[in-house]
Amino acid sequence: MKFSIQATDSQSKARAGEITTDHGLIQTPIFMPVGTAGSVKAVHQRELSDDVQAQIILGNTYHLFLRPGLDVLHKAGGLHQFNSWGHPILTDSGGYQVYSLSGTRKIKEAGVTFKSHIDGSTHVFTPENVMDIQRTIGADIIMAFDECTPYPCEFSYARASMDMTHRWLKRCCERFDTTEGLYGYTQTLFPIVQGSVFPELRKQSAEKIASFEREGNAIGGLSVGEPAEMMYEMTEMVCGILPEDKPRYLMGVGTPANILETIALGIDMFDCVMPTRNARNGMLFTTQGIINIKNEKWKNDFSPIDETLGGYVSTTYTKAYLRHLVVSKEYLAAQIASVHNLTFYLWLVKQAREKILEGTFYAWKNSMVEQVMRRL
Ligand code: PRF
Repeated sequence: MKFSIQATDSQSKARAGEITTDHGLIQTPIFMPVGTAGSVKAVHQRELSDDVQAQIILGNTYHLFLRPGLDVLHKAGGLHQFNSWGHPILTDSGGYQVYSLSGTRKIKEAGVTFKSHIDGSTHVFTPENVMDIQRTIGADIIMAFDECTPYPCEFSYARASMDMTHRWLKRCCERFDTTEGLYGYTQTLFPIVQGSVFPELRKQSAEKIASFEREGNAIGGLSVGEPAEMMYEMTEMVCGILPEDKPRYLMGVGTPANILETIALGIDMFDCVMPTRNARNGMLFTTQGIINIKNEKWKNDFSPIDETLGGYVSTTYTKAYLRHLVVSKEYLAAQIASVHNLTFYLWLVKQAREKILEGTFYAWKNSMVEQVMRRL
């Protein structure tokens, strides 16, 4: 993996860069659609690449390990072969899903014992086997095994958890560095900063993570219910410590406003279920603001979903038609809404990139935050 920076904004910490992987180029800042179980819900791969213009998608170790399982993924030749997505993939380590999805779990120094949300079977994730599992899945970028602390969280718990995440990182690196990819291309490991919302812990964690000198770094443990201002404060502080010349990934973030504000703080990569999950509930993000398409207000609105955005789905189908599909519980509703919302998210980060290259990012960002967060 290679990372180069084309431009940095003079009025903020925003940068426009390029990540090169063996599965192709990623232009940053970038949003990664979430493809939990090897599919971005309701969106097929040709739409993802051609309509949405996604450059990289995310998969989850936790889900893929439980189903279809490593045997199938290995026989398929890895996830890219299995799901026919030829572009880059990043997998999250399970260090978050294990806490949010599995009912019963026991966290120990050795690893985490958890029960499958599918059939209740018991499994163990350790820093070592999570590296092995992600080798078998075969994503281009893989994540270290961490613990994402909840919010709020006691200082003493956050500190102990962070220290364990750091020890786990050492074990992840040792396993990762003594193994090889199974499918003939290179994989890259990103470590994850934790430390909850405590400045002192965030500082310690960022310094520790930076000292591992990996090719990219992630920030976890944020966007878990804390006020946005707190998330920005932590992000700003951590970005000030993580190396400038490596990509920074803010995990699980966020709203369009969150993304724009943290691009300004120096973040390069994002993922979030919001555009796809909210699409399935009838919430649309547009260049003019946020729409609840179920609202009576759109019943006779025969204007395209979002003309400014471009893209086939957003300019072809009308609000009235999409509302009808949603009200009628048609499968196509989820498909159109998901493609639209992802098209918007990818448009937003592409615009940000262009504005950074042009030198007009800061003022654009401030007006855009207002515009896209309006409720229509
Ligand atoms: N750790 C991991 N994945 C994550 C997070 C984290 O802290 C978050 C937090 N927003 C989202 N996804 N491994």
